Amino acid sequence: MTDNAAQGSTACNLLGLSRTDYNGAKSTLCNGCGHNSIANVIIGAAYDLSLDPTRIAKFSGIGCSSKSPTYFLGRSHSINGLHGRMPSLATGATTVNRELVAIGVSGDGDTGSIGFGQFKHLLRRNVDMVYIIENNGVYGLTKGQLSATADLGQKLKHAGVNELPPLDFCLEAIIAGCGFVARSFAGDPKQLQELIKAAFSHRGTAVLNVISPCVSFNNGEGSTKSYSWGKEHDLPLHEIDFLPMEHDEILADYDPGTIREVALHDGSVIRLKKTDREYDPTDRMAAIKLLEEERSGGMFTTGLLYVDEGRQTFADHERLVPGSLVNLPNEKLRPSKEALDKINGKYR
Ligand SMILES: Cc1ncc(C[n+]2csc(CCOP(=O)(O)OP(=O)(O)O)c2C)c(N)n1
Ligand code: SF4
Repeated sequence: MTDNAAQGSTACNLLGLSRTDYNGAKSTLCNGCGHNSIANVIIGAAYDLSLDPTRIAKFSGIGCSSKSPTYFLGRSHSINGLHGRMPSLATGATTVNRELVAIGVSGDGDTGSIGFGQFKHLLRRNVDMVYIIENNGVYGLTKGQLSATADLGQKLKHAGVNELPPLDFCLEAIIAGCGFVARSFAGDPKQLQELIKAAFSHRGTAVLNVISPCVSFNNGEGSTKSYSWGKEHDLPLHEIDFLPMEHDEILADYDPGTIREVALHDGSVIRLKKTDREYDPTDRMAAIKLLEEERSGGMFTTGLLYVDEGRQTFADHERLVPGSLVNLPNEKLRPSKEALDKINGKYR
């Protein structure tokens, strides 16, 4: 059975679909690749949320990570674009069709090197989409060259020593104005699934930087992108539960002060159960401070680092109508003759 093959079950979600209806093609990635686990978690999140697969659009660039949309949500729309150019495709598609539920999957090479400018401008615009970075510290598809997230001083057998400091995608996202920033680990599917569900409800770009080990080129002793390092160093900020909009759970089971709830615009709620660390995910400066401290401390904090539902999305900013432009009749798409004459008149 492949990593993304669903367990045999007759259960159905609110749309009457089974989990297997959210599967994709059989994976051709290496056995044990973190990207396969993430594909499986995306399938689970979309099934649990009863997302209509025909409304979902998948976007990716080039890389093993960017191949992985083939292995989940086989009934959804999909485009595998140029290396690092996925944000442009997603910006165009989601802006002219606001009915789409967009998910992009990228690698640390695709996002952090050739596509870094695109990534930053996507966040600046606040395009409405879930953006997952499958971060393994190498260019897996081209046989393991060091990427922009490799640790300073890291040595790989074939790639040599990395002499440059790594980029931190979470820090970069917060600085660029992103309103949903999370870090997780392919080896922690439970946390990742709740984060992905919450990300689908966020309005604007939701960035998930997910450590996703490359078992062929960067899973060795001491690598901060390996399964063993992730399991040993994972420091969850909180236990996270996502409650969809029709939830009717009450807080009675919890001691006061142990739970924090973040309400999202569609009525759903992110419930964060505190660990022994005090952390407020709505405090932007606290998130930046935490990430800066981590850079020097060799820590691996996971969870929802920052959330802010307040920013307008790119489509709002462009004052686009709800729905899809392709369904609008000509008279709504074009200005009337009188309106056009008036506009032209200003330039005469
Ligand atoms: C314009 C262009 N430059 C370079 C390449 C070669 N190339 C293909 S995938 C890749 C990097 C993939 O790394 P990453 O995005 O981290 O994904 P991974 O394979 O590790 O999942 C590169 C440099 C390309 N396909 N196109
Ligand atoms: S080379 Fe690495 S990133 Fe690519 S499929 Fe294999 S394990 Fe995954």
